[in-house]
Amino acid sequence: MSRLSNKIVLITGASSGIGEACAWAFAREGANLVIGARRLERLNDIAHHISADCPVRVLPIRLDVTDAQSCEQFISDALEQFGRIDVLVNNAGLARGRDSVANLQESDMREMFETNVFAVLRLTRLALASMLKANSGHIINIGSVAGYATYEGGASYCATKFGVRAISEALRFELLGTNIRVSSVSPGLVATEFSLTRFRGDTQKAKRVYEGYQPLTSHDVAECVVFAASRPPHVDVEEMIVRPIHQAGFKVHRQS
Ligand code: NDP
Ligand code: 8X3
Repeated sequence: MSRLSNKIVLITGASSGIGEACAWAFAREGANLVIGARRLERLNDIAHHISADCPVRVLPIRLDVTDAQSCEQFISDALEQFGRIDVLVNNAGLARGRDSVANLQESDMREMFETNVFAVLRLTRLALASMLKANSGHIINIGSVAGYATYEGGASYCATKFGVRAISEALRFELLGTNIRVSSVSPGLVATEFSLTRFRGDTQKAKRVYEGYQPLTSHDVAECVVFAASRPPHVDVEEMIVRPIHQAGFKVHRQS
C-alpha cells in the first residue's frame, strides 16, 4: 500500500499545470484531495474526472490565494470535511510580464508578490495551526530555478521565488523538533499555461518559450512532489531542483 493512501492533501492552483498534475498524481497514490483555484468550473471538471478514475474523495473549492478570507475558508472547509491536513502543496503562482525594473508596472509587482509570497505565508500559517496540534504534516512549496538566480526582466518574479525559498528555509528552523516536514520543489521550464499568463494571453510569445527543445511536463514535476511526500516520516526531502535536460541556468539549447 502507498504511504500516501488515505492522506489528506491540499493543493492550491490545481485548475491547471503543475497543480492539476499533482492532484492526479496524489489521487493515484490513494490520497484524498482538497483542490483550490479561482476557476471553479475547471476544478469541478478535474474533480469529476479524478473521482471517476481513482477511489478517493476530491473536494474542489473556489480559492483566491490573494484573499485572506478565501484562504481561511479553504482551510476551514478542508478541516471540516476531513478533520486534518497531512500535506499542503503551495503551488498557486504566476509571473506577470517580463519588464525591466525601469518599466515595472505597480499592479504586476503587487499581483506577483500577493500570489507567490504573501499567500504562501498565509496558507502555511493557517495550515500550521492544525498541523502543530497534531504534531504532523508536510508543507511542500513550489519554488523555481528563478529562486536561485536571476535574469533580465525577471526581477519581480525572481524576487518572489527567492522569497519562497526563504520561507521554506525559515520554516525548517521554526519547525525543528516537530514532526512537520518542509520541502521545496523548484522546476526549470515546464510547459504549462505559465507563459500564457506571463505574456498576457499572447499565444505566439508563450509558444516560443517551449520551442526547439523538450521542456518538462507538469507530470514530471508532480512526480517529484509525490516522491517528496511519500518518503518515510523521518525523511525530509529539503530541496529538489529539476530542469529539462537541455536547460542550464536559464540558457536553453534549442534545435533550430
Ligand atoms: P499555470 O498557469 O498552469 O498554473 C497556475 C495555477 O495557479 C492555476 O491553477 C491558477 O488557477 C493558480 N492561481 C494563480 N493565481 C491564483 C490565485 N490568486 N488564487 C488561486 N489560484 C491561483 O502554471 P504552472 O502550473 O506552471 O505554475 C504552478 C507553479 O509552478 C507556480 O508557482 C509557478 O511559479 C511555478 N513554476 C512554474 C514553472 C514553469 O515553467 N511553468 C517553472 C517553475 C516554477 P486560477 O487561475 O484558476 O486561479
Ligand atoms: C518559471 C521559470 O525561467 O520562466 O519559474 O523563470 S522561468
